[in-house]
Amino acid sequence: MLRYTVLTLFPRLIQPWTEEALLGKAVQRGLIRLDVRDIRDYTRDRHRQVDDYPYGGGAGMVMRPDVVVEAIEDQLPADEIILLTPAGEPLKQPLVEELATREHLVLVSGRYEGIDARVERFVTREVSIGDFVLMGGELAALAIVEATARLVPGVLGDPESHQLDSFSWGLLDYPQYTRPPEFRGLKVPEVLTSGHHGKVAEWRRREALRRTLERRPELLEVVSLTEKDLRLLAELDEEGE
Ligand code: JF5
Repeated sequence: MLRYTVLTLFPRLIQPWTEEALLGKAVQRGLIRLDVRDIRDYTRDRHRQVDDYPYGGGAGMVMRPDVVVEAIEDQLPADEIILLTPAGEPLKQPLVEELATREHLVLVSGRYEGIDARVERFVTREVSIGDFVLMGGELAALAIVEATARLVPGVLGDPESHQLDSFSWGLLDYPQYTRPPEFRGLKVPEVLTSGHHGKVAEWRRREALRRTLERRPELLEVVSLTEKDLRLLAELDEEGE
């Protein structure tokens, strides 16, 4: 069973996320386990101090390595100890898939201006969820929990649905439609109501390629494209002229 331990100074930020929706269901049903530990419980001083002034001066506070490393070591054994930081390896679906195969992930969320650099020696990797700065690592830790938990068999209703979504085939998703057939003058593409499954599949592939070409062309460099994809792309190219 995939098990997570989130280390944080704000355990109550994590808790509600694990009690609702699909993730809450997965926990209830025993498909995953999610534990939250308060880093402050690993202090040993009277003031329960987790941060201190940066050596060399400057603004803000830095989390003390002794407290954070005590918190990490209390969770062992673990397959991965992941520090969430904008300086980490960018999170992509292949890394999500790799992490989802582990048994125990420890996710370390920092607050303040950062964590003492010596903590790096006590983690297995540093991961970033994007090129922006949060106020703490909690949301990034939850992003890893959500992205990996949905790959655990049984967590999503339909076992097919995650195989079909955008990043598992390397392209952005095709556009989806539901009722009503016309909304404020906007019609559902006719092919989707035609009942012709082959045509629907081709239309979806073309629209996924179109969106990817328009919004994230760099993704097309790394995805493996079939002969048919190349033909569809050539058609889109002609449309564009
Ligand atoms: C954090 C110092 C950690 O801001 C993030 C983050 C952004 N992408 N991935 C993670 O984490 C919180 C902020 C400052 C260390």
